[in-house]
Amino acid sequence: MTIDSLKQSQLMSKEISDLIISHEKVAHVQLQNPLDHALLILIKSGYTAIPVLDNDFRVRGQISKNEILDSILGLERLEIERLHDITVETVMKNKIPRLKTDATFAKALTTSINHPFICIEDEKTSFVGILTRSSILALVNRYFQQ
Ligand code: 2BA
Repeated sequence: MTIDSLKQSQLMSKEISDLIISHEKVAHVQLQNPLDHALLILIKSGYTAIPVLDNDFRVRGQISKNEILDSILGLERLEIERLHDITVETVMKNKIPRLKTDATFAKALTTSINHPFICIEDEKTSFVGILTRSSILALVNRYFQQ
């Protein structure tokens, strides 16, 4: 095995734990929040999409500005007055990527191709934080610059 291929296999088998953005720093909403609250959090945080958690701090999905606006799109206008009557749960995306804290970097890299962020759970499926595409790319970049 060459030094390059050894370094590559070390990178790919590395655990992702060092790259996780901890849950305290992650903007999120809860299932029963109304859409006006979710939109406020999305606009204030500046993110396009954020995780949705339940009361037990488990990840149940993610919600984006686009899903919110699409849900209040009437025939001729955005029906803003409906924002308070619809809950996050009814419009969020349920099928989202998730990984455990001990997942390998290789798995995270593959998952990040189609997803800007990945939710990370512990062994009891509680929410730990997120892994962003930018932190994954930053590590790949460091590897190629070395
Ligand atoms: P987006 O919101 O679409 O953001 C795309 C990229 O734009 C981010 O990539 C980041 O580089 C930059 N960006 C956007 N808003 C920012 C802000 N308020 N402060 C700093 N940089 C910002 P990534 O960092 O790779 O994040 C990928 C996706 O992960 C984001 O997509 C967002 O959906 C989610 N995300 C990242 N950090 C988050 C956090 N602290 N809380 C909730 N969601 C987060």
